Amino acid sequence: MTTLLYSHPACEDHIPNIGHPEAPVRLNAIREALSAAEFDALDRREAPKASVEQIARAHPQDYVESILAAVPESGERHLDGDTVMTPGTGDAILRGSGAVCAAVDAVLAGEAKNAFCAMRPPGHHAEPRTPMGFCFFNQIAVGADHARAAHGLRRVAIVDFDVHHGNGTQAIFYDRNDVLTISLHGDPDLVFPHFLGFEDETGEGAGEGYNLNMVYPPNTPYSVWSQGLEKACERIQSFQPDALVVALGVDTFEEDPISFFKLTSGDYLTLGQRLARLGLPTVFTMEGGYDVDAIGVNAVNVMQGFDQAAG
Ligand code: 7XA
Ligand code: ZN
Repeated sequence: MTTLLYSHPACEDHIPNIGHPEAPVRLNAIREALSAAEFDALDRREAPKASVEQIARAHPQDYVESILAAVPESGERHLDGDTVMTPGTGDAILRGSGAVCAAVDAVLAGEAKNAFCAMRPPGHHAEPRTPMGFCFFNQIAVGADHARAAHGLRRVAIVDFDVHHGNGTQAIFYDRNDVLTISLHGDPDLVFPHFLGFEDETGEGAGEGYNLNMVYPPNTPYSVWSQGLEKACERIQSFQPDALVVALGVDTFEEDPISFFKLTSGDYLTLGQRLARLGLPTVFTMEGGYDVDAIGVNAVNVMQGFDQAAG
């Protein structure tokens, strides 16, 4: 497999309360899946810390500073019922954004066709000024804005496959036409983040037509979900982006304990193959996925599928 892999042990030091589904074991499971002999030759890189300036392209600087200042020296700090900081959170979220920036640098330099940021906590719910849904900084948005600002790319596409709507990413780019945002997710009447992510949310101002939401009911199988994937790929092609950032949630898996879609492990291979056929420099970030017995194989299958089809 030729995927570049970015990760860092600091991601395991963000340790929400016992019983929290977004736990370090998720990342251990991905590492475990990647420890198989067939992945020995993988280019593994340590995720650097992002600078405040890099993160402040996607969030107001005072928000970035207030989040970092809120990291507790001991114990836990609950920013809401779901979103919990512990002493290791600051390092983990700086490296989460740093991983995506470094991955963007690498794929744009032609070091690989794709890179996978095996990091936690996730980021796609973090709005410009609001942490939520386990997320503090929106590293997907930080990466897309890094591609624009540091590399001068004209257009970047973001596609979010998590079962939960990428509300933060949508909010950050809602009035922009240089970053296309697409999210396939569960019905917002039924699943978090409630009442955000309906199909009539299409962007505003210059961004009108540059946000695409596709909403599916409980028990959606790949045969139906993949119709949305096709529509997403067609929209990405018509947008003619210079790069693609993928918010990869595998909580679409049939056995996921907090979700309700019905994708199988084999479907993730097919997803990766389809994305590779877009022929774009591609960076994957890790979003949700809570079946620890399957998160590793599911995430790795996307990368293997991508590599198979990218050739
Ligand atoms: O993609 N987002 C997640 O996987 C987190 C969902 C958070 C659900 C919290 C419900 N109280
Ligand atoms: Zn999710």
